[in-house]
Amino acid sequence: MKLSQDRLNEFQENGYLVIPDLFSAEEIAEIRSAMDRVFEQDDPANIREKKSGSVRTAMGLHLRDALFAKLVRHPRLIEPAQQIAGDELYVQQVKINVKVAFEGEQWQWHQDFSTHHHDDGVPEPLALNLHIFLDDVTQFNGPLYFFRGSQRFGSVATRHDTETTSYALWVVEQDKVREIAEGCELVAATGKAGTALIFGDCLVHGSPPNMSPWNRAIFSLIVNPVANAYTQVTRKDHHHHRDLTPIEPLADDCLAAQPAA
Ligand SMILES: O=C(O)CCC(=O)C(=O)O
Repeated sequence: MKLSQDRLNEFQENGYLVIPDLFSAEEIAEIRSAMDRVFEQDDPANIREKKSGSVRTAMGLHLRDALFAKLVRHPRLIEPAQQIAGDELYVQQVKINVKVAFEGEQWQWHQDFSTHHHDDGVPEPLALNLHIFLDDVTQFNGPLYFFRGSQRFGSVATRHDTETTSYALWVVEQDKVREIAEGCELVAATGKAGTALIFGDCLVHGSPPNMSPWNRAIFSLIVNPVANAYTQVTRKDHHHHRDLTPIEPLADDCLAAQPAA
């Protein structure tokens, strides 16, 4: 699937794209079944909420289930990413972030690049974060908030927050967020299950706790140009995979259930 020039321009302007209905209800059902399988595993890559103990993020998914091994090569994700970031991309991180009804906690204001740069020595903010909504995401169940156009601030100063949630994050200080808010509209990234998001490494974003009675799960694939790979290894593999083999997209129907032999 290729993005039109208008959509590419929109990405450059806003720092993100929302693509409604990118995946069908049947495909989302397949992905959700795989999600249930990996959540049942007793695996250190299932990281739990500090307070409730429910899964907050499950990582390394393409190495844990065959469905995710296909999803990270899906042409509806990879071809648009190649248009933006170039042909030679590797799989940097593969996860599902869940915000369980009533309990899911916040993601503080951050730029993905801070973590990629500080923790993994990624030189430039060229990685892309590709999301698929596995639930309907509304204003109520903890959607991502984007400061539209905030990528224009480039890489900003951050602080390593190991306290607020169970997932350590390099966060943008409040004074900087105030400054960014003066020039950039705040938008909630909402849509039906099957909607996709693409956003860049310097977009300032976060998400509020989920106090609604509805779960919110989002699949996230981070891809990075091979030429911009990590230069240091300080974290476990599921935070930043080390295999730099360029991703080859599969056929468009790769998620369809295989007929029984
Ligand atoms: O899942 C969320 O609410 C936040 C995810 C996020 O910030 C990210 O993928 O970088």
